[in-house]
Amino acid sequence: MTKPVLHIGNKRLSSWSLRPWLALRKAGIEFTENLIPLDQPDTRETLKALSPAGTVPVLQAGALTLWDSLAICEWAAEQAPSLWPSDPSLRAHARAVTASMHSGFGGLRRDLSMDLQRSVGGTDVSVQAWQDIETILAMWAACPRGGDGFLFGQWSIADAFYTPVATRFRTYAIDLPDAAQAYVDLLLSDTDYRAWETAGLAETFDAPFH
Ligand SMILES: N[C@@H](CCC(=O)N[C@@H](CS)C(=O)NCC(=O)O)C(=O)O
Repeated sequence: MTKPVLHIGNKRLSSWSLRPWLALRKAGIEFTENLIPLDQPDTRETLKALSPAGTVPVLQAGALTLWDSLAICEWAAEQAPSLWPSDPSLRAHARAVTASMHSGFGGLRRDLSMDLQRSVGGTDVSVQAWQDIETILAMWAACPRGGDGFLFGQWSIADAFYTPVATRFRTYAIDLPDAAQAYVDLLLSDTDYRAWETAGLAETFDAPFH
């Protein structure tokens, strides 16, 4: 059978692409990766040819085309249920934490965008971004942790969604409580994340709008 193809944006910049890429790796699903450089003259045309959304990530698996990072993670979890906690209440909690990232935190996204090649100490953080950071820290603190130290013990899709946040906290030198910093360090030392980061640091694409 042909392997699914995951179309992604620049590893340096595309926080949305990082999430399903991690989930597919953690699920042990073999896939082919196709990187579409963002902000190029033909980017929009290329993305629109792939899906109606015109965004990355996009997963193509046989006749199926999925253009949303959470939908792709859910597709992976159908095959690898361990991507979510096994306990129904914890699974519901993990979905709430994940959905909060998927649909919210606009201040953080806008003002502290992911850029693996930047290191910006002492940034003036906007009020909206600070409010998002406080909310994220409160959500993390309310997760059970334990086990391997991930939000729900074992690595889950919730951790995929907060790995790009961890990179932002490092890039913008956000001062964090010890437990939150330990979680950030855990996410950023993950072997799969490190493979993504190594590639992102080596990229030389010009992406003026990101
Ligand atoms: N809801 C989508 C959002 C994806 C998204 O906004 N992707 C950005 C890049 S990280 C994009 O493709 N933008 C189009 C462009 O830059 O041309 C998802 O979860 O996958």
